Amino acid sequence: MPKQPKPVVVVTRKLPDSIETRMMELFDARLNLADEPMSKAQLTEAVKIADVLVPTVTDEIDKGIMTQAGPNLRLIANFGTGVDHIDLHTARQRGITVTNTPGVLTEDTADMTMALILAVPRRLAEGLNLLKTGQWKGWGPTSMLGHRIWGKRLGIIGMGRIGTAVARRAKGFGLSIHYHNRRRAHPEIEAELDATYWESLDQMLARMDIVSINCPHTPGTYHLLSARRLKLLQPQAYIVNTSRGEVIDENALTRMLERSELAGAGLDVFEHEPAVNPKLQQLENVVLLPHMGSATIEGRIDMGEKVIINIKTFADGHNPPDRVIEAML
Ligand code: 8YV
Repeated sequence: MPKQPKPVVVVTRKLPDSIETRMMELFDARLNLADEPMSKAQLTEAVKIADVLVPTVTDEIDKGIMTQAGPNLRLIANFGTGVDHIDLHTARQRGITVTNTPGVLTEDTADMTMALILAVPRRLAEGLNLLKTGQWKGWGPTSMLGHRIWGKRLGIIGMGRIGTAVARRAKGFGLSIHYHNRRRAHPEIEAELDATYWESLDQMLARMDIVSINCPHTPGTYHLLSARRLKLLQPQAYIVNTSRGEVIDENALTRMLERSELAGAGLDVFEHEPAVNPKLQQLENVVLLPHMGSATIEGRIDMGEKVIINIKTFADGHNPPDRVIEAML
């Protein structure tokens, strides 16, 4: 039987070596060894020649790009779980399948969320800064006082895989678990976490000590934490975001933090990455991280393996396991 030609797979960013090597073996892979994010022109060229495109969160695959795609582009196998940078509607109209990499970055992202939940009220970054800048004058009974974690209320927005993994960790730190989600969690999960469900996000926000954003960014969650909703939070509340910057109105949040209308924020994601509101960078009561919630080598390899499985099953004529259905969002 004649061998099928290998699919042309364009990978937009540098991936772990082991993943790139396997892609070279299995596919006609075009790698981006320079690891510069592709320009619009480069992405347009890529979709013209590719059978499969492997983008990441740094590539905006919008309608403009998608409508330039050649007839061979049948699969966008995203390296990452969030697909808000891909115009799913146009993809569906053009019969292009979109897959992602769910599940394999859950625990890493939950770890980073927990780290921020601890770091902001306990002033970890400020303490580090004192030491690094040689300003520490020694221990004092009233110096560097933060706020206790144990016994406080955590409100999780988005009780999917990551939200649930955060709740499991938080419970161990003595936080009581509250959540808001489109659908109520399974009674077994609620029982395990001793979690309180809030159908009304507004009601929950007004009562929490710490709020963690763990929902995806979709048209429905854009600025879910709007200026109005942020005002519902208590002034002693903290907010943590490891999901997508767009879920919070970053300017409104910055204004409130500046005026001490909120106690602090731990942010791993920003509305206009890699740009960060410069006023946010000046504040002491924030811990800012460069979108590294899932950044472990193990996680990146697992994500790459998922991308490979999605491409391979698709190329072999089967439904890839991690298809993103527009209606799911
Ligand atoms: C990834 C993420 O690093 O998977 C996601 O949705 O936000 C990140 O943790 C990134 O998206 C890779 O494309």
